[in-house]
Amino acid sequence: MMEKLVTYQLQGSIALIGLNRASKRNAISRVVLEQIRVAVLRAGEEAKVGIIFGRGDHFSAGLDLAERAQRHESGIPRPPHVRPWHSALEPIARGPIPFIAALQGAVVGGGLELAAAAHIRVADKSTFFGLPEATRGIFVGGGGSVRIGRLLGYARMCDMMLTGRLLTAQEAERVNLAQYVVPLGKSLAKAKLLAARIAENAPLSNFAVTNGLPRIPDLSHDDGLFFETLIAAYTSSTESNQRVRAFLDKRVAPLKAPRRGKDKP
Ligand code: 1HE
Repeated sequence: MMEKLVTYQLQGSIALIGLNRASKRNAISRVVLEQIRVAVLRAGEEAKVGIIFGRGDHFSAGLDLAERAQRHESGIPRPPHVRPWHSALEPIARGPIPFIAALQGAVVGGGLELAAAAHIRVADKSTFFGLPEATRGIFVGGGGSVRIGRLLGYARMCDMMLTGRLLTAQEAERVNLAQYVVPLGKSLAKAKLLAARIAENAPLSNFAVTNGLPRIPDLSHDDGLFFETLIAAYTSSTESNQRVRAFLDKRVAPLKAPRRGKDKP
């Protein structure tokens, strides 16, 4: 039987996917990747929102370097090795439901690539972010060149990769790597609050935000506007009308201006 290196739990409409390899700082081996992939697909079938978190003091130390060394040293010629990463992470980024990554400690290398596949990242004060690939003589391979570059911009990603610079949670928030920074040990609790809030949205709107919005920058201005028109029509359902009607009939509370420093959903 496969070791449970990734746990899966369904809490109401929220799927909790936990990296369960704290003794190796949640380093991501082939088996871990496969278990992430299976858990993510299952979440897409039965949950409205998914949360990915790491057990222990670190979210993830990235690629399993021991396995990488072993594979390399075995001398058997291998086809391109990053496909399993793409197969596991792409269904997070562009699957049917939104994902939140709840972070603490190291979020480095492939760990950061995993976090970047999620739609929202919540960091606690212990979280630090890094891309030490170049110091290990390798390159990103979990979609990081596509996703992290978009979050940060080339200049910052280039700096992190060339110099090995590590970012604190606060620095990461400033450069779009994290959307929330919470007190120590609170990232999972915060992710659950956010997930509960997101689960109340119309599923079609969530899908449009997670799958339509990120594709639009790949289009020309004109095609983007056309694509937006199609998505807007797609989300305009009976459910959307019921939600609009509920507001007009005062069956739901109006929006309230946020209080400074309070970002509670
Ligand atoms: C590992 C890994 C790993 C720890 N693969 N085994 N990633 C890195 O370059 C980060 C490497 N890791 C670290 O810098 C540190 O381990 C941490 C900062 C994450 C945590 O430090 P610490 O002091 O809590 O733990 P530790 O003592 O360094 O490690 C504990 C154990 O985890 C130890 O094994 P042990 O058998 O000696 O107990 C470590 O060997 C093991 N461990 N990290 C395998 N990454 C798709 S391409 C992506 C490319 C990348 O991800 S490159 C970045 C790789």
